[in-house]
Amino acid sequence: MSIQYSKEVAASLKSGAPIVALESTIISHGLPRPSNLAVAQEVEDIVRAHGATPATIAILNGVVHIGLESDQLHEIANRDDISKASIRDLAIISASGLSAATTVAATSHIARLAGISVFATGGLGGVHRGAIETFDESADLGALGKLDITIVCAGVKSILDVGATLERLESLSIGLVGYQTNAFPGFYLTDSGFTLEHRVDSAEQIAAIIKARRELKTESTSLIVANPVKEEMDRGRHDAILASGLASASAQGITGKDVTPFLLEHFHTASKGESLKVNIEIIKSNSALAADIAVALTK
Ligand code: PSU
Ligand code: MN
Repeated sequence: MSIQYSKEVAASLKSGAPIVALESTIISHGLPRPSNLAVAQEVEDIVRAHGATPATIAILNGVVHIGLESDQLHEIANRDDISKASIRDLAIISASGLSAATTVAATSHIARLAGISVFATGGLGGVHRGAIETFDESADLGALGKLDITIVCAGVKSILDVGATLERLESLSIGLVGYQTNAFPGFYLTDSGFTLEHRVDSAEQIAAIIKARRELKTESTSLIVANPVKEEMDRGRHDAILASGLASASAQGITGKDVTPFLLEHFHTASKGESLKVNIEIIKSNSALAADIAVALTK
């Protein structure tokens, strides 16, 4: 088993320069080819343009990578044998010499191993609709309930039971602030219909909160920075596609870790690319904000 750092991540860790962790499931399972590779590269460039170093995390042939070189990013985007790894899968995949993309949960875990504390993603996993019967709750929540990471996202995916997810975030003592908003974002939608208690308006304000968390020792769980997408999907179309997606997932017996990729793919196909465009905007804007926070933390 081994852990390998990309050249730029190794250099930044050594000099204490700001770093932003990026997940890879979004590349392998969340976005269609060929835009997935282009987006992954663009997101890394956005992080660099904002003064931080991107650390995209994944496992290739048993090696845990913290930061990917460009050929490795290409492999994650294009190989057919990349599975989706949560925390429980990491050691199994690694010891077996296999390859996998990491979810929010697994990426957070590895980022903390490396001492990286700021992370950008699209939308968090959470409590699925119908969880009262299926028990389907993303391992993202459990991970954020015990890891000190600041994660920038556009709320939780709108395919979920948003109200139940917010209740779980509270139970798990996970911090939650809206970035320039009082409304909890709904991933493809700027407003999920739920109000947020706390709002912040700058990266500096978020850095101050992270420092206060350390002083008050409330940093044993994560801080979620909910950053709404500027141009949301058409709401009527969103709701119709969600309904047809949930119906076909249940008709086809899709369960477990396949549910989220299935629904995202359904959205991208049924909306003829509208949701894809929004999803890409979400990831870009979250990466820029995460980089600003990482930079502000070094000041
Ligand atoms: N956000 C996106 N696209 C994605 C995901 C998040 O915009 O593909 C991924 C993340 O890796 C997240 C995972 O951790 O979906 C959640 O999967 P599940 O619901 O199976 O826990
Ligand atoms: Mn699940």
